[in-house]
Amino acid sequence: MLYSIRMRAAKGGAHELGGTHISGAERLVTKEELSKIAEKMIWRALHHSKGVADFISLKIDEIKPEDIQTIPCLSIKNFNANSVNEGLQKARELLVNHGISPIAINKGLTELKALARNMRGAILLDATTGKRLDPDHEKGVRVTHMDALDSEKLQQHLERQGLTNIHVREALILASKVLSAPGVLAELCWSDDPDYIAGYVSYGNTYHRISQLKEMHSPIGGRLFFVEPNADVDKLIHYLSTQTVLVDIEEV
Ligand code: WAQ
Ligand code: MG
Repeated sequence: MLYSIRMRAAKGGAHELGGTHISGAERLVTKEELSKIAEKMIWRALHHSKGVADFISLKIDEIKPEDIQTIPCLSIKNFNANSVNEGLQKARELLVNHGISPIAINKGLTELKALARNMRGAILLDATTGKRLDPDHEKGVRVTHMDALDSEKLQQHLERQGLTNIHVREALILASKVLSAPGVLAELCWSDDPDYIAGYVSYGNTYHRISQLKEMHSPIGGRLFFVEPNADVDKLIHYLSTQTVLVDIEEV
């Protein structure tokens, strides 16, 4: 049996009471692993570059085996950008080549750059018109209930590519779930950690890492999901926020 364990931490009180988000994480683990993972998550909340949390929520639910879906892991490509501008230029180029309209890209980037504080979830945009599709603009859509099918194997797969930090592991799993969702064409993301400037654009079966998408020390990050016109948005949000998925690395 697997358990979903989710942590969110804030400073200045709980998120719903206006606290600033510090850290969030989630895993799908066995009963035996739960205590160890809980301890690691609490440690993360208390040792984050964004500050020490004064509110930590930890939630655990049992997941029925028949409710779990397995999906493929995206493959990784790296692009080295020498500046934020070069990184954003590359991101635009990749998205346009994949059929996302320049209008939608501009609207999305404008939304991200205008954020005064971090959203907990992602912004959903119509990939053609750029119309905002997520119902709660303050919160966005939070993707949950995902992990690696075989955590050890994923770790080794990433290490072989010289990618050892936790950001990559988590982002690759999240991005794999997002692109497996009905109606999502592409994603753009950069971190909210002040000392982490890399981000990615994903579509098809590839996660394009871009070494720089924001300025060092900027505490604001974000995610844009570009959605097919006429997609069933309620169904999409339901999948992203409730369907349990395990991401499988196929042997190469
Ligand atoms: N669902 C939807 N949106 C989320 C989620 C989620 N589960 N978690 C975070 N976000 C949004 C939220 O607005 C955050 O402020 C923003 O994304 C960034 O989140 O290959 O670390 O967890 O080197 O800071 C990407 C590059 C790192 C990794 C991404 O994102 C690499 C990262 P963070
Ligand atoms: Mg972060």
